[in-house]
Amino acid sequence: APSDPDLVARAAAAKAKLGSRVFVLGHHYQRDEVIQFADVTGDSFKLAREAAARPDAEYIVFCGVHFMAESADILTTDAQRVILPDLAAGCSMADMAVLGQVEAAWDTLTELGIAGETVPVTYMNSSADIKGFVGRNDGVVCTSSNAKRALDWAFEQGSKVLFLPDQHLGRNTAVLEMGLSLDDCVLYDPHKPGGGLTAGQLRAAKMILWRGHCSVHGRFTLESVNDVRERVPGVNVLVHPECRHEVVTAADYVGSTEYIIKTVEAAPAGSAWALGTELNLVRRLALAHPDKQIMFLDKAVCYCSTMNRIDLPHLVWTLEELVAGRVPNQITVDADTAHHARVALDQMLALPG
Ligand code: CIZ
Ligand code: SF4
Repeated sequence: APSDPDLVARAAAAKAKLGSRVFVLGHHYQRDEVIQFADVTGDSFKLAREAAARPDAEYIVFCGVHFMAESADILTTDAQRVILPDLAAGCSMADMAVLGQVEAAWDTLTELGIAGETVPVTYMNSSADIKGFVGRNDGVVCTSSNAKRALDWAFEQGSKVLFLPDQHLGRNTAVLEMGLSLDDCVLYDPHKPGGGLTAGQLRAAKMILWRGHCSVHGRFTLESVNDVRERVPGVNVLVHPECRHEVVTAADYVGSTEYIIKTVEAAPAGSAWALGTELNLVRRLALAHPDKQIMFLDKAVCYCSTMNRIDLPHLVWTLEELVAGRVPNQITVDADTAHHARVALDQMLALPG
């Protein structure tokens, strides 16, 4: 639907009043009505770095989800304030790994005498608490673009990895990119004592995968891949590594959000692409490339519901509050957590390759 012209005018006016004091970040999965006001668009990691590269912007309005705003707060200066236009914009995947649960898992590994050889690796899509835990325990953060490099590094430090919180990214990277087998991986369920695993299973595993997943990417099935191949002969299936293992295995291409965008941009006119990623992004790519046939991999619509909580009314409210001299919905990470999370993020930036 086109955005309400009154709200568009209010957002534009408030943004103009704030000038360079405000910098608006728009994640690729945001609605069009929000993206039109973004100073820069990107995936979570690119956006956090863009915020850090603008130390003059007092207010960073992060149109994305909570863990992304936390990462921006960690990477920006103390004077900069990071704002999330709706505090209810969380991430169901990040919420699947809570610090107390991860500490309990680590205690289990410690009791078994295998914590010392285990390197914790967390996906960017996790809370600052989890990144802090990983930094305290000599691990590393990864994104979907550098997961293989992060795991290569981790397996030089130890013989096992505890991968948080996305089982699919962990499994897909280990099996499809590093030559590990499915039998090298075990699934740790935080809701079961000992993760629902025996001591023998934990001792034998190379990859201990946390039982977390993305509610958006995790919905694509092997059937959706087979269906689209039948409906659209010659279609290229391109999916995000947060998809299930059998979906990624059946796809033609797999990669991060930035990779998906670049691949579609470079594709020849007339080619057909079924994309296994968030629907706002797929729709925008289809509109931007009318010479290519770009479609959503599934028949059902599938937005990220928490990303979609950031809408134009919330953005207008946020900008108008800032104009009025108030700072709404500021996201702050405490200094100790931020320090350790930063260690794990810096370790990622230092990965060779
Ligand atoms: O699934 C997501 O939320 C992704 C890919 C986020 C990001 O930008 O890394
Ligand atoms: Fe979280 Fe998935 Fe939404 Fe990304 S798309 S914010 S991983 S629930």
